[in-house]
Amino acid sequence: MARKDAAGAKAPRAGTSPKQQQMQTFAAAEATAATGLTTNQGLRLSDNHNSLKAGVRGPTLLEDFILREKITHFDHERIPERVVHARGAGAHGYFQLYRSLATYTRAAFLQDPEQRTPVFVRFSTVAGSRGSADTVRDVRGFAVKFYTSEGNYDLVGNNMPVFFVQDAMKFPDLIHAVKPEPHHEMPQAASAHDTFWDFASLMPETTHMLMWAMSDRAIPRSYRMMEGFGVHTFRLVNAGGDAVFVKFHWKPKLGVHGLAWDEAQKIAGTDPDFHRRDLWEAIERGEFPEWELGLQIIDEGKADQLGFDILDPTKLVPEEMVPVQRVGKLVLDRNPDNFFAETEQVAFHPGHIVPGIDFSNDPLLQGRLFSYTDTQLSRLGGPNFHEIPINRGVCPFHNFQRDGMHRMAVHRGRAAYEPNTLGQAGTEFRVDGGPQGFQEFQAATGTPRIRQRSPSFDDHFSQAALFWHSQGPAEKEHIVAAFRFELGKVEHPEVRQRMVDNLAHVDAMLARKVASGLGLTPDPRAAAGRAGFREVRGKLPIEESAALRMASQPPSGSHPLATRKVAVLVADGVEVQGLRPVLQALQEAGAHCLVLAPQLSPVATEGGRQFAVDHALTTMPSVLFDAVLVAGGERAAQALDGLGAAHHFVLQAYKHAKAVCVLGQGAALLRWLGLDARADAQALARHPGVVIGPGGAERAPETAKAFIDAIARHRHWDRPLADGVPA
Ligand code: HDD
Repeated sequence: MARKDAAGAKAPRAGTSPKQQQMQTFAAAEATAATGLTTNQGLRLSDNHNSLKAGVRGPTLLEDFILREKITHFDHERIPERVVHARGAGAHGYFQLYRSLATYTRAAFLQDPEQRTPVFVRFSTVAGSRGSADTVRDVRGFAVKFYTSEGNYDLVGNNMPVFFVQDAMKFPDLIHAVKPEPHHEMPQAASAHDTFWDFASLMPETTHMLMWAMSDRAIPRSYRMMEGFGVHTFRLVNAGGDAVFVKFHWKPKLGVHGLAWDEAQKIAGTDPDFHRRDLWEAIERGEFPEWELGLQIIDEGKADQLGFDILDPTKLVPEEMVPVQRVGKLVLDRNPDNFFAETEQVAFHPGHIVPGIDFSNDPLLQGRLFSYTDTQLSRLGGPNFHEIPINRGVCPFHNFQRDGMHRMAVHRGRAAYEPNTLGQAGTEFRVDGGPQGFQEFQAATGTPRIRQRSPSFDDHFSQAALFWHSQGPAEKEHIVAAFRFELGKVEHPEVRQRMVDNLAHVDAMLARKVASGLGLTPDPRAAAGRAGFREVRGKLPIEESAALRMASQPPSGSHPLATRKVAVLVADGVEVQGLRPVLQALQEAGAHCLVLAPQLSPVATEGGRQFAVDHALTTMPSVLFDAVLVAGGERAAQALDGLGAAHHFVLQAYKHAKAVCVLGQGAALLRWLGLDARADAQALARHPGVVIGPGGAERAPETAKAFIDAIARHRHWDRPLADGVPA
């Protein structure tokens, strides 16, 4: 049974979890008129505008300790950004089980479905700097810190279930290759450059991960709409000491959705904080993002019958072979109070584990176990980062580690060693192990020390092919387009050639399609002749896995449009009898409708009343929305029709495969698509996801239903005419 101490208090309300209570004790009081301003020593200031000078126009005096303190502090406000995953956004929340996992693990926080464990989660991109854009093509980090009664447990994963390299020895090479090139520090937050593809093409073990990175998973619609994966195989160990292998999954309640690549690039300019803002706003609105924790449990004895090596982090375990058991939920219900104090200073580490969870021999994981503490030393300035409020456990901790930069705790007594007889215990204090403490799982070793890759890691292509064959036609097209884009940016032709030669070992059609966009012909034999290439191909019992398709992870909530953003285009003369019921139906389905007009001022309805407007059309382009609704009304339609920005808005949404609905005369904005209000079913069939409503109240429910269905599909990638749209 789980201990119900500080961390295990039952079901705390949002914001009152033990972690939140602890954070409260560190909350700094703001300056008020009553307190005035003081120095860091508490000395009250009389003037915060003028430095101390020798005469009003004279030089500033060195004596001005108030100025010096202020400037010195400012000069040291920045800390090194994370060497990877520098850009991110975080939130607080809780984790709660559906049922006890005692059969598999003794971890206290995985025993009792009544208990809520506080968490802090940080999402991130990998390659970009702290100030880079959110929607770049990249892997996303998904790091969860559980504040448990037995210490902090960190599950530091990504939104893709595999990784580029198999051994931590190659991690610095991978990152040096993908980061901006060292001579001119370009490009920012992008893998579309020579050094990345040079490395990737010489390292066929990257192939499976490249398939994921070139898919729409790498341009998520929202942090709230992506899966998370622990990537490595871990162990769960129960109270009897029995272990099973486990793969961790996070399944989002809102489904898994991506952006269009063109859209992602435009958002990067329009709103570089797109994902950060999306997470923040959803939590502020009380629409708390939610994921289910999924486990794939694998009997240690059966692991070698899978047909691949589960210690190899470039392999996933297909869900069709080992189903994912959904065992609990993660809810994010509170934004941080201070980005730097919490999101920037949080320090994750895959080595932060609790009894009942253990590692495997995955050589990538083993290297990570060293790297994370090490990196915090330079990032957070010393070994006491566990004392920073966001990193503190909520259970007590005791040891004889002492001193160092930024030590907060004041240890008493004279004995800082063990065993001792002079400490506070008053008697002999000696730790001789014992069952209460963490016990490493007793995995057998005894093999010779060797610096070599296991031959069981040699198959670099069969799972890449599994991924490719599992995708639908639109997803395949996007992967081909992504490879063409990225390799098209590569200046060295031999690098492009090597890459398409490698792809020919995934699938001949894929390689041909990518190559044809680059004016190349793939040559699988050339790849096979290169150093580092392995001909090995494992045999999987399945050829496709539905679970690898994004479309097979639909939303699971009761509101089909939960948190979706709909742009509503209006102008003076808007017809509201038909508009209002559609807006109401959208809101009831969970969508957020924002009204956009040529200017940021209320518009007049047909009847002469005022209709509120949220934004000017030009400040919120269509890339920031999931769907577009154009209102009717003769004068309004004329006004919008006369605006290039309004046509661009609708066409761009169409091109990005979004649902578009026009009411009455608003159909004028479909002119460029060859559609108008009289379009029949045959004409509309060529424009999936486009809804034309007659306007007026009578047929509004029908129109609303069709529009809601169209938005719920997320995107209509099957629009045959989208490529021809110049937006
Ligand atoms: Fe890592 C940060 C995830 C391999 C070394 N990593 C970092 C973060 C995530 C991951 C989500 C950001 C945590 C945060 O929000 O603060 N990393 C992964 C995954 C990997 C992986 C899923 C493979 C399965 N990482 C990996 C390797 C090494 C590192 C092989 C080094 C041997 N990772 C680091 C780091 C970072 C980091 C240098 C930078 C900042 C930090 O740790 O705290 O130590």
